[in-house]
Amino acid sequence: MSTNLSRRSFGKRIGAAAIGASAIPTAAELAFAPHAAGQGQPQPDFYKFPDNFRWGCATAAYQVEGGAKEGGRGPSIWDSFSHTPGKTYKNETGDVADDDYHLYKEDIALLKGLGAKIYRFSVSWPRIFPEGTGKPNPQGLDFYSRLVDEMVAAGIDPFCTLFHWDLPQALQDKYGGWQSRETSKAFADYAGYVAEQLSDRVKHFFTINEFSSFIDLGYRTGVFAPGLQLAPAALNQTRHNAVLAHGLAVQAIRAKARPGTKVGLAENFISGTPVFNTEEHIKASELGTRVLNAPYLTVIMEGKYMEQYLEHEGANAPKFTAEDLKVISSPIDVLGINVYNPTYVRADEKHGFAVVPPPSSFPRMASPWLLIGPEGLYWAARHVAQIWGIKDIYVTENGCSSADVIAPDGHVYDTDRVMFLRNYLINLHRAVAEGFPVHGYFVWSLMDNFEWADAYNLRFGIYYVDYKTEKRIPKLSASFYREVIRRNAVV
Ligand code: GBH
Repeated sequence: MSTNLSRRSFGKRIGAAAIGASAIPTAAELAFAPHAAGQGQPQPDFYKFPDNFRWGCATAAYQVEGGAKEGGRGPSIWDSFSHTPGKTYKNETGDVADDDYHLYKEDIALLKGLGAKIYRFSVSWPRIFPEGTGKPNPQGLDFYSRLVDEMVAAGIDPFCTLFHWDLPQALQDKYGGWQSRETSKAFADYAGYVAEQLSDRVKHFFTINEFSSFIDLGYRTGVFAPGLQLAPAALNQTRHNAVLAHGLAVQAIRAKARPGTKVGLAENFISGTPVFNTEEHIKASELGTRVLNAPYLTVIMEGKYMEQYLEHEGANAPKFTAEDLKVISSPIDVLGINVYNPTYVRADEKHGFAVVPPPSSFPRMASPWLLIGPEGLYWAARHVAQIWGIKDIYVTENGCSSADVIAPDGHVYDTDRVMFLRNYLINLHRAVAEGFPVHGYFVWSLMDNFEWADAYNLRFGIYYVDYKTEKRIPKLSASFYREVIRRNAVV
């Protein structure tokens, strides 16, 4: 190996390679060749984030807690659903999951070890109100109070999601869940109560996580709890009740929480990624983003259902009042964006935009839906800032599944996850560098967990969980992320 290759002979060899001669330099020769000043040298400030940028991890109650029957918790629709044969991978349930209900101190210690300064967790509604409404269960609140104390002691700022899909079964039985606005009202009461109790230590609340996931999959395709397949009119009304619940909860939180508490939602909105960066496709991606999210984020931000949506749904459009729209669009302080797979959009003469379906060869991660589109993160942040003027953005979820295995040496070398995260983070950096107000980032997820219908078949953690022993094993991606946090830069 010629580590002392001179610049002249290096140039000659490159030249020879270029004209098709056989002397192509080896990778090692290239790596050790002397470069122009600085070239190829580590750049400590490359992809460096602002000093006040905050890094963390996210989880959700039903996916990590377990303790399904402990502490006076009532059943949720995910208990019923996962206990119904044929609904989840190998009929697995969240009864035990990561047992974070008992191991939460250990899990907060993992976060501290990573250097995380923020943690996004969710509260299980049926722990607080086992029947959905009525008298709060003090043991339920106590669990979250201890969890929050543990975070604060570790120097970690808690970000609380109030609904990450585990609706109290009682409300499903009584009202058909989100099919009734009684559930929307019950949610506001629950949200106000939790905010009142925890806002001495929790400064950020997200009302609802990902409308389309629990509504469209729960009430249209039925692959998520409660497993229903509603007709279009009932579905649209259910969607409406869900955004109404968000608005009512924003108002309840403002009424009950300490002054200064920040309120928002966390949405996996369909962010149009322009097929390439020209003015016409960028414009199309902005229109596409508004239209594709018409029943959810768009009405929340604009206080109006778009004409395109109402016309498209016709007689099946939701029924609503002007007062509903006011409630739904109650001003928010912060927006959480959950970013995974891109949706490519192009300009279209007739409709202004068109979604471009991905070819079957499009690269994806272990989940079939998880197409890899790192620039989607840049566009998601830019769109919410430019379209709706959002001034405080957090990436509340970003991450991926990988076919993780423990190598003979005991390590988990998830190089594909590191590749995925690095590329998305470079695009996050671009968004921040261009001045879009993204103030923090949460990896999904701290550790492998109950991946809904895919149960324990798909792993999203940067910590591997051995479900037999509940041991957490750091993957290569955990080392990567620790280093990102330590240097506040992409590595
Ligand atoms: C997030 O959803 C969730 O908030 C989180 O709980 C979850 O663990 C994480 O992502 C990873 O999935 O089964 O083909 O019908 C991300 C958005 C929407 C992606 C639903 C998967 C199901 C596709 N998800 N989608 S399919």
